[in-house]
Amino acid sequence: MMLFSKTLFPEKIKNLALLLLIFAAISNPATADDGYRLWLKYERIPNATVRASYSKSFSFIATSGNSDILNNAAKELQTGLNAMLGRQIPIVKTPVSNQHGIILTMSAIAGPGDGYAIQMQGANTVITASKDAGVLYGSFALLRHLQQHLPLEKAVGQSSPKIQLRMLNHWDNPEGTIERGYAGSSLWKWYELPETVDPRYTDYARANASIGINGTVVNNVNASARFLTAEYLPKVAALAGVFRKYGIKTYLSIHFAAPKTLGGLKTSDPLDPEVRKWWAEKTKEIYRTIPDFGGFLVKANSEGEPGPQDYGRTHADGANMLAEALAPFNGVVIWRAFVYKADPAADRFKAAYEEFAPLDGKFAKNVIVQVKNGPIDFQPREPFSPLFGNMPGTPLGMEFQLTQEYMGFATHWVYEAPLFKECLDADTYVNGKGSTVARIIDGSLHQYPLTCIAGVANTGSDRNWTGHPMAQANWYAFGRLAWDHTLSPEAIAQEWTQLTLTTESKDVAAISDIMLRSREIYVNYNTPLGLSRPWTGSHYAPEPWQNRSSRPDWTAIYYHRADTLGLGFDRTATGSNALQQYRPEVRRAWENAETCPLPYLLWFHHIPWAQKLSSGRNLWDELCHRFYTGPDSVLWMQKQWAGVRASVDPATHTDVSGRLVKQYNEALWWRDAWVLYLQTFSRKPIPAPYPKPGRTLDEVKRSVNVYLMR
Ligand code: BDP
Repeated sequence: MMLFSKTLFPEKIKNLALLLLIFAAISNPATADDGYRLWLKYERIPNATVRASYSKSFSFIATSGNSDILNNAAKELQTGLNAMLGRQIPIVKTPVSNQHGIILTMSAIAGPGDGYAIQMQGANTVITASKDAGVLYGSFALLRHLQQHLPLEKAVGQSSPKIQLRMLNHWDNPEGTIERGYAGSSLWKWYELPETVDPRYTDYARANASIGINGTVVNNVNASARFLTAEYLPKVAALAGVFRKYGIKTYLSIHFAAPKTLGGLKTSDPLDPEVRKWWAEKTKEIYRTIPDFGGFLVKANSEGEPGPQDYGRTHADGANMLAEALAPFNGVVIWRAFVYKADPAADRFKAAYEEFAPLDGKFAKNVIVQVKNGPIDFQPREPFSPLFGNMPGTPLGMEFQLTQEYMGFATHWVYEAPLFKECLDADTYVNGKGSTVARIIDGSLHQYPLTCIAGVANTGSDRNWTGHPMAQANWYAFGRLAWDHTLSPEAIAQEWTQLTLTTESKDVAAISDIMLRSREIYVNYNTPLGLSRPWTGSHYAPEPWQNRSSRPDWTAIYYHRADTLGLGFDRTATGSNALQQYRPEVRRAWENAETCPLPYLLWFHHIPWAQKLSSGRNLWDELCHRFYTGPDSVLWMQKQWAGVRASVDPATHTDVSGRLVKQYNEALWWRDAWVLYLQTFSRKPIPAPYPKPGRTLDEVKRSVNVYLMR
C-alpha cells in the first residue's frame, strides 16, 4: 500500500501528515545519539577537502599477519575509514602497488612493550609495533587523529605506554549488581554465559583497547568465591575469549577464605601446606580454562573481608602464597592497601602506611601493592597517599575511582582528569625534588619491575555505558593517562570532546572549559577547604551531622571534627601526626596552618572559625563563600552548555541539560546542609552578599532522610 493513498488521505490531511512527519524527524532525528558508540563514533567527515585528502591516502589496508589482534586492528581501521570517508576500503594481504594505503606490520621498535610507530613510507602509512597489541594501539591512534581531522603527516611518530598494566577494576557482583555502580547493572550476564556471548563485550573491548587498557578485573573486590568454581570459570573464560582478541587480559578478585568456604578445608591460613596446595591446584585449573589469565586482585582484612591477619599472618604472607601459585604461569597478585582498623583512637589516614610500609621488600616478585590515590577513600580531594615513596622495594600500583561514588553518582558532571593529574604530579620528595607519584608508579624512580594503574570502572548496562554522558570522559581520560601520564587534562578534554561531541572549535573550547572547572566546582559545594565525607550512608546525600555508627570512623563527625572552636582534623604533631608519614619538604608545605594551601587546610588543621585565611576572609566566611560559589558555578555550567546546543547531538544535549538542573538543586542541598549544620557551631551569620538558606536544618535533615530510607 502506498504510504498516502488519495482515498485514505485527502490532499490537505496528506500535507499536514507530511509536515508532522518532518517535524517529528527534526525533533527526534533517527540519528539521535544514544551514546553507545562512545568516542568511537567515526562520523562522516563533513569537510569535502579533508575527506578527499584522506581518501587519496587510504585505498587499502594491508595486513599480512594472522593474529586475531592484527585482524581486529585492520577491521577497526576499515570500519572507521569506511564511515568517515563514505567509501569501502578493502583489507588485503599485500600492499597494492601504485596505490596509497595503510600497512600494518610487526617488527621491533624502540621503546617498551606495547608501543607503536606511525611512519610515512613512500605513498603508504605504516603502523609498526613489536607486539600485535601495539599495532592495534597504533591503529586506534591513527583513527583518533583522523577523527579530529588533523593533517595526516602530523600522525607520524612513536608512542609507548609508561605503565605496563593498565586496568579497569569492575566492582561487579555475580547477581548482576555493581557495588558503587550508577549506570545500570553489570555488563556481564553471568546467567547467560558461557553459551550466550553478548556482542556488547566486543564493543567494551574495542573501547578499552582504543585507549590502551590491557587488563580487566571482572568482579568485585568484595569477592564472591563463586567465580572460582568449575561452574563460573567457563563463564569468565568466555569473556576472556572476547577480550584477548583486543589485547586485554582477564583477572579475578578472589575471596581469601575460599579454601575454607569452597574447598572445605579447616583453615585458609596462608602458611598451611594444604591451603597452599589448594591455591596451587585452583590456579592450575584457572590456567587450564584461561591460558592467558592475568592474576588475582585481593582485598584482604579490610572492611570485614577475610585475610591472612585472621591467622596472625601478614599481608606479605597472604600475597606471597598466591604469588607462588601464579608464578609458574607468569600471573601477578595485585594486593590492595585499602585497610583501616576499627580503632577509635587511631587516625584512619595513617592506617595503610602503618600496615604496609614495614612490609616493604617482603613481597614476592610478582606482587604489586595497589594503593588508592589518597590515604582515606576516593574523596573529591585528598592529599596523595603517603605510601607513595615509602615502599621503594615493592612495586606500588595506583587505584583511581572512575565511578563517582563520592562525586554525585551519575547526576553530577565531574571531569576527573584534574583529580588524577593532581595526584600523579604531586611531589613526594622521596629522592629529592621531582620524585612525583607518577614516577613512582611508572617504575622509573625505584626501578620497579612491574608497574600498574587501575581505574574502578564507571560502566554498566545503561545504553550509554556510564549513565551521565559526560562521565564517558572519565573512562577515556583514565586510559589516556594510564598510557601517558604527561598528557594534560586540557588536551584530553579537547580530544575527547572532538571525538565524542563536536569538532566545532569554539564549542570544543566551551565544553572543555566546563570539564576543566567541573571538579573544583563540585569540591566547592561538597567538600571545600579540605573537608571530607567518607561516612557510611548513601555516599550521595549530605549528612555532616551523622554521629552514630558501629565504628567511629564511619561517622561524619570523625572526619570534620566541628566544634564551637573550629573545624578540621589536626594531623600535625599536636594531633594525630599523620604528617609525619610524609617527607620533610611535603610536611613543611602542609604543617603550618598559616601557609598550608587552602585546598588541604582542613585535612591537616583544626582551624578556629574566626581565623583569617590567606584569602583574606576568616574560616567561616571563606567556607560560606565556597559553599555559595559552588551552586552559582553550576548555573554557569548550565549557561555554557546551553551555548553549545547547535553543535551537540540534541538527545545528548537534552540529557545533560536535565542533569545540570538536578546538579544545581543538589548543590544547593549540599550547601544548605553544611552551612546550616556548621552554623550551629560557628554561631556566625551568613556573610553578605549571600542570602540565608531558604530552609531550616531540620527541613534539610528530613529531605536527606528520604534518601536514606529503606
Ligand atoms: C569504599 C566503598 C566500598 C568498597 C571499598 C573498597 O564504599 O564499597 O568496597 O571502598 O575500595 O570506597 O574496597
